Amino acid sequence: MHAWPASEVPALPGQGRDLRIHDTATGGLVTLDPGPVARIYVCGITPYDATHLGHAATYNAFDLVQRVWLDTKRQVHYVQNVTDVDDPLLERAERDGVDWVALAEKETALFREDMTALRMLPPQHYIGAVEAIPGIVPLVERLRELGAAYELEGDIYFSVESDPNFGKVSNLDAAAMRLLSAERGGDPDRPGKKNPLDPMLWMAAREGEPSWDGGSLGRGRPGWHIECVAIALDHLGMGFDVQGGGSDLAFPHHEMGASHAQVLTGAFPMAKAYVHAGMVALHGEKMSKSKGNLVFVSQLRRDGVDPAAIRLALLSHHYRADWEWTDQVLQDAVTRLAQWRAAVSRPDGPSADTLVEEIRAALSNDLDAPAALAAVDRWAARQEQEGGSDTGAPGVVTRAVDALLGVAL
Ligand code: 5CA
Ligand code: ZN
Repeated sequence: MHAWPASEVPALPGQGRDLRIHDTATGGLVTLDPGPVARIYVCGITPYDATHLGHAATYNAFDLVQRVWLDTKRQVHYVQNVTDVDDPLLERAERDGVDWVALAEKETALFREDMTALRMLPPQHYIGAVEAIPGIVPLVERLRELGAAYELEGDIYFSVESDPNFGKVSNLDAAAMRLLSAERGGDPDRPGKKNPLDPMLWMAAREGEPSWDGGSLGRGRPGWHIECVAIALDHLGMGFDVQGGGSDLAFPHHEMGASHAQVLTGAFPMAKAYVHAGMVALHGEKMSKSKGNLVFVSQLRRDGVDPAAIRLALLSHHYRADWEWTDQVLQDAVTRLAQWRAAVSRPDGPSADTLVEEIRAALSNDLDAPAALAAVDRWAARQEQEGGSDTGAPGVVTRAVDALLGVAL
């Protein structure tokens, strides 16, 4: 699949800082030390509805990860998937009487436009589940050979007990795992499973549903977790730097994915840090396609909201916090954007040398975007109140805000 166009990332004076970030697996901050090429996998959308602000907030967090690394003069190898065949997509297509392929294509195209408008850097590899199937089948076959998978009425399940490290991503107790498994696509109550938590690797073809040739697995379609594992191992290999997504992916998705990969390769861990963004709510409840309490990025754009203001609204919350989208959040961002634009539009201003260092310090410290915004606010306020004689400063601020925060002033 093609991704979307990259906006330029201006180079900044001085030296970027290494990223310290919260890792769900260890429950604390880790300082990542990627080589010259940092490797990141971020779970992509299931394209049955338009990009909402919860999605945008999560992708914003991982865009910041890339920007911190790029500022240290590293290259970034970024991979993202599109879950372009799965139950929720097929159910929505059925409900609306549309072709599931056309629905997925339409929503993926809109997602690309939203990401471009928000200046999110694109992945180098943007891979759909359907196009990954030829790589998924041999992995499931291999898991069977290893005795880590079993068949139940034609479907193939992964045995969580085959991974001695199962549970080390989310660190939940059995009861919590069972509850979340039922809520998030699992089938803990299906009779005949070895362990209620075992996730499906390959679903045998169902009447009226799309299916693919699975070699020795028979016709069917892939499970959700093995999709991301196949794509990540193919393009990044084991031991990559960051596995990312919203906090609702920690269990079961990232836990199961890590187990699949660890059993397949015999290596541990799959990722050096499992990074999870908080959930954005609307009217007191998590924004979700299934509940329908959504604010779409594309709707705001249609309403004439500047994408830079949307991005500033996302940045005004720490990525790990759960927070609520309100009109006020957007209003505050619109006001801040206008203040910043006025401040950088003058021919000179107060020195920006410490500002660049403050933004770097904030972002490298677990992506503290609100602290970075506060630093820019202080510079803009000084500009407003006292001005300054540094003719380079407005340009440095513009470039720093663009390179590190993805906001075009
Ligand atoms: N296709 C799978 C991942 S392989 C999936 O979870 N798709 S999704 O469309 O449901 O979500 C895409 C990303 O947005 C995930 O990282 C998810 O955690 C995140 N996300 C979904 N809802 C919210 C929300 N309300 N707030 C923050 N992030 C969210
Ligand atoms: Zn995923």
